[in-house]
Amino acid sequence: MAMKALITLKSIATKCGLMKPVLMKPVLGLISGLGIMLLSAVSASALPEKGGYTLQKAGTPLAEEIHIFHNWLIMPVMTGISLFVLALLTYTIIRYREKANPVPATFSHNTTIEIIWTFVPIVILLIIALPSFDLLYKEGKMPDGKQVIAQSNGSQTSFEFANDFNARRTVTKKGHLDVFVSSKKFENRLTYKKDYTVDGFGDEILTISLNEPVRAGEQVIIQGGRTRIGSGKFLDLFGEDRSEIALSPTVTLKAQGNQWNWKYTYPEFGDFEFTSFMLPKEETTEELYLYDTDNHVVLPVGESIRLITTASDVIHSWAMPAFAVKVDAVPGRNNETWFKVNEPGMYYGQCSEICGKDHSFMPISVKVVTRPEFETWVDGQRALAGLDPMFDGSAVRLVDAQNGRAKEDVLSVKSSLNIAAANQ
Ligand SMILES: [Cu+2]
Repeated sequence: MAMKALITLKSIATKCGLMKPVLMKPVLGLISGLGIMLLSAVSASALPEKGGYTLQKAGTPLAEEIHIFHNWLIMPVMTGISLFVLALLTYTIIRYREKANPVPATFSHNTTIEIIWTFVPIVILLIIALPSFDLLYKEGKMPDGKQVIAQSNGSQTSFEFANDFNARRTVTKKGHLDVFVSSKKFENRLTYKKDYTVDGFGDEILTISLNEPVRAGEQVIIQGGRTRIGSGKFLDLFGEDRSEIALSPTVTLKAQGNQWNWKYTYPEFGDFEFTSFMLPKEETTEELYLYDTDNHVVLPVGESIRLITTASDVIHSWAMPAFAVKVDAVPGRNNETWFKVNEPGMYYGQCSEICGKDHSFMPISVKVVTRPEFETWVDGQRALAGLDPMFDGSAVRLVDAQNGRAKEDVLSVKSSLNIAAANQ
């Protein structure tokens, strides 16, 4: 509940103009000269700003939540405590200086004040801890949400959703389900009760009944899952609900730290790998020097990405501030996290574990693109490795290693293709 309160403070703040919206400009269809101009315009928003003193703009829903947590809870608490202590010290220094208070008191205990200064910090820590545990859990727990996409024939109003999650993760209430028409965007979200009803919460099959059929050719997108990410409504009453169900990953990215570069593999997309080295000063711009690499990580926008890190020699750390991701890469171990990027663009990060003399020269650059562009890139990488193309535009062979939900994912990916095409 505390988290919810926080989350929506931000929507209020956005309305009052206290916070800038945290989206990056899309960087699509880059072509030569114009492309480079666009690219540098976009890259600025995923890089540290000169003279900047706040967090880098959030690029993922979880990063947005973390920023709200930081800006609306941690910072006010820190500032409040600092000012309070400063005021107390100032008062004490003035009031009890030798001149004003020549004969000091000799008592050394005060039970009331000792109880207060024990319990107030406990309460403050609890207020901070609860939402932070929530965020830590969401970052560490691989999302298991899934979606089903149905093509409307213009008259169908009833749709089924298999509630085949692990026993503790089944869909049991309206907050575990989202229904959209033709787009996963918030503005196309249907409202429970007003637009649709659900039978069988907690059962093996959920039946979603629309109050009115959607037009023929439009899609009904049903998402279900327990983990919601992104900012929601304040006390379920005020502000915009930008929260969404975290869907299970469709891409696994494996990052291996080496002294001093990153090696990347995409286990679900074939036996290819590439190494990412920092570009020397003369091969990049002044702004991108120390961030730009020869080979970018390429990932699709709007999909959950599972990140696995490891290392070959010493401990490195894969850190991407815009995604609120910082995961150690440890030799002989796999660490795991996930993220979902909201907008296409270039994102830059750096190794964040002191790993030797060139620690500061092994940056991370991620290019987030649309699904079709990602597939073209994958096939390009496969061709370089002597592999047949994986995507032919009609069938998408995706395997969700964790949940074995290949079928739904194929559906969802196809539909995102359709939606992307329809939006162009
Ligand atoms: Cu390193």
